Amino acid sequence: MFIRSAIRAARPLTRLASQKVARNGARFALAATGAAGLTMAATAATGCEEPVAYKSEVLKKFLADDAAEALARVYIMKKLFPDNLAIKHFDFDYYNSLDAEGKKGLLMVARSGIENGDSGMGAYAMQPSDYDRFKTYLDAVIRDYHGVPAGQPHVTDWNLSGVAGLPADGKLDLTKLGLENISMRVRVGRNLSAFPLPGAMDKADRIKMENTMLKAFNVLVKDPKYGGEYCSLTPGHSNEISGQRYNELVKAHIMFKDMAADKYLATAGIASDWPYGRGCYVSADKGFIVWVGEEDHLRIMCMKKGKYLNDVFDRLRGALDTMESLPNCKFAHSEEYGYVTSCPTNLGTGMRASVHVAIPKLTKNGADVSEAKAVCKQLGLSVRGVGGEHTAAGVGGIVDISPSARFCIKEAEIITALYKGIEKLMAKEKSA
Ligand code: ADP
Ligand code: CIR
Repeated sequence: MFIRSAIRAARPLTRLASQKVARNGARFALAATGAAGLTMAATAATGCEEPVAYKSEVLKKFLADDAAEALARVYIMKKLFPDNLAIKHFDFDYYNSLDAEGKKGLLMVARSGIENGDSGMGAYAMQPSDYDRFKTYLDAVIRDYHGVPAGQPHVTDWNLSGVAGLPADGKLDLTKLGLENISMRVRVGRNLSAFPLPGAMDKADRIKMENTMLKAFNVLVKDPKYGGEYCSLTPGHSNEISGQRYNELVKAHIMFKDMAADKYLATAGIASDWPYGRGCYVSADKGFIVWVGEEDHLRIMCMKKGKYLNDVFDRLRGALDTMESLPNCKFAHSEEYGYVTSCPTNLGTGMRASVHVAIPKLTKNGADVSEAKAVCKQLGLSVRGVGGEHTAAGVGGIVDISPSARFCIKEAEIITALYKGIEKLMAKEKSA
């Protein structure tokens, strides 16, 4: 898909690009000079040995082709899509400094952004090691997105004591903000260091990863503190569930949606091979959930309707300690960046702490969330729909509110920021 559309889109662009590049004297001027250039480049590419890590069918197609069109697209896109960070920070001199494998790897990381001009981030790591391997590129992307100066390392810290804004009794009590029986959720993204990240996995990798995790889930199922079951979407899996059960789980916010509908994930290779290697563990009380095979290998979360944000936060902290002690649960982690995630937006804590709250005035009863988004942005909060990212607000203006920060912030600061953010947001709603 990428190459065909790229060729179609880039032919006129490449001519323009090669003219401009020639004028600018950049070294990739050989890039796109019509059919003859393409044939030559394709022959050269065929001679390249395919690295084991990048072996899905989608990626093979991409890698078997010529990078020139992609480069020409990047060149043109820099002007057209200045907010696309994968494009903005793509440096042709850096690209040219890499060996053949490095060049392919870098284009794979930037691929979603190259295919989707409207990306805000556009980059996805394909291997945990990509954050080191392509540090020159990704560090610029990461620091720009998160607004964190170069060199500042991420520190993991779940300890609430001493966090600014924490009420004196340490309780993040939503009833004190006038909210009753609120749906609360805290999730973290985690990846197993033994596997490629989801964008570079093939079907066999996905199935193997799910079965590796099944061993860990079987330990949880036997533990009275957790119990529950593992539900698999993989055809023929011993724990396979029906399509109807899957839909019920999605409706109950327990299971994730079909990722193929997300063009960013699809073009990054992350949604490939659906529904193989996908599933979720659900505890007996349905309050502790682990997604398998979504944007990250694992999305680990606690969810509950109640009044203390501490309940979901503390439970998740304990459950993560348990999980890290289970067989094969070695999570990819970086000294500098914290927990490694596919998308650089989630790097560090990998944490999103959210509540479902009604803000009818700021959302025109759910019909228009633009004012809510503008207000929340000032408060460091993100607004999503009740079905998650890219969904609409619910009846009566119910939306999903979460702090936007993930990197170079402590876990304890995120949950406190959610509490303080809701307090300010409710005040804005009142006076709207
Ligand atoms: P993620 O939070 O993992 O980035 P989404 O925004 O797509 O992904 O949300 C995933 C699911 O979690 C969706 O079904 C969404 O409705 C649900 N969800 C998120 N926050 C809450 C909450 N506070 N209460 C109930 N469900 C929630
Ligand atoms: C973009 O670049 O806009 C998309 N790839 C999404 C970025 C946000 N990250 C995410 O949802 N994990």
